[in-house]
Amino acid sequence: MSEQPERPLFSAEEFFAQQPPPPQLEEHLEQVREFVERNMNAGKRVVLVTSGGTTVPLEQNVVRFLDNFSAGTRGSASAEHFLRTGNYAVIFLHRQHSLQPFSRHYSHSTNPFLDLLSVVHENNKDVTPVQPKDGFLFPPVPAASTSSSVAPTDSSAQIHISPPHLAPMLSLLQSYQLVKSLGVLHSIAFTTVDEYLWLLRGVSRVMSTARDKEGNALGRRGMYYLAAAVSDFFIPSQRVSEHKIQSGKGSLSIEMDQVPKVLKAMVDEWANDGFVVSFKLETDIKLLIPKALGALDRYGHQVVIGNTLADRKYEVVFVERSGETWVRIAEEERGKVGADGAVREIEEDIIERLERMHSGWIASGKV
Ligand code: PAZ
Repeated sequence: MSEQPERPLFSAEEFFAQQPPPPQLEEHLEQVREFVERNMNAGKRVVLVTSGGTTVPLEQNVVRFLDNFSAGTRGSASAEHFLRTGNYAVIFLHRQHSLQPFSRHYSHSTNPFLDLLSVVHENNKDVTPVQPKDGFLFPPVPAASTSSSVAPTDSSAQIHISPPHLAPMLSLLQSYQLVKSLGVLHSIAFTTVDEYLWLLRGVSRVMSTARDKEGNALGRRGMYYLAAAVSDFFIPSQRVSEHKIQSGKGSLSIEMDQVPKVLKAMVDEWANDGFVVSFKLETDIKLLIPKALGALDRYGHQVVIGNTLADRKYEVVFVERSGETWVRIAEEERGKVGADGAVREIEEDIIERLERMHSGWIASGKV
């Protein structure tokens, strides 16, 4: 794809004036307001974590789309570490079906959940594979039901978790249940870049206008942690074909416009006094710091965290006006399981550092 700088650039206002909002935007924002105000009353800071990649559909009845690289690893791990601090309530704005806090540990590809379980019968405690029955290799899965009249197919069977997985799963489940009972995690899904931008603006505005019981704003206690991989280009809705683009006419040319740089609007208008953290992904490490400094200069926010595609799980650089700080997991520690049974994750170090920086930001705003 080649960039075409001669096309006029969309401002953020023009973008929102022309691109339709996602359905249920208002309901989402109402729920966010309730979440933010309840957590402010409980004395929490609130962080918006964005995660995963956005799509650009090529058709309105979408068969094909362009996608941005991101599995949601950074965002989901970070959301979990923010929650673990006990100081933050997290709004998790993520790409639909990408990794999520807690359940991410049992992704179908890295830790297939069903492989950790076995069926045990109470009578003999033997692990018993289901026998082929009535000509079927295995019976159909019964629908989940709340009715007590539906009997389980085998009432004496229990599901057991294989011993090495039991302790970590129990501990994770307890953390997850605690998070649910405290009501400190609120998730919202997006798919397209349009949905992402509408939700980003809406949630940021709600965070900056929410008030606690005493009428105080979230202000500096809000953080915006923008780890999503957002498309730089989009196709304005008027130019998106209604139906599937037909082949047979040879090659396909797609003309895309540049997505407005909303970070400026976010810092100046939407996020009030919040602490804004953006991410910069490059494949060429030489570009990382100059690009991050350029972003700080242009948008005026607090910190850019730079990472490269190849090493993003092991090293990042915090770029601030005062200088750069690399955060790394040493080579010998990579992939190692610690005393607590968990693999060392760079997000733990990122969040620890950010929490301290955020405290400094809050303190510096006090008169
Ligand atoms: O989700 P993931 O862990 O696979 O990737 C995370 C990331 C590289 C998308 C994120 O750290 C990042 O840099 N986000 C911003 C990307 C950008 O420059 O637009």
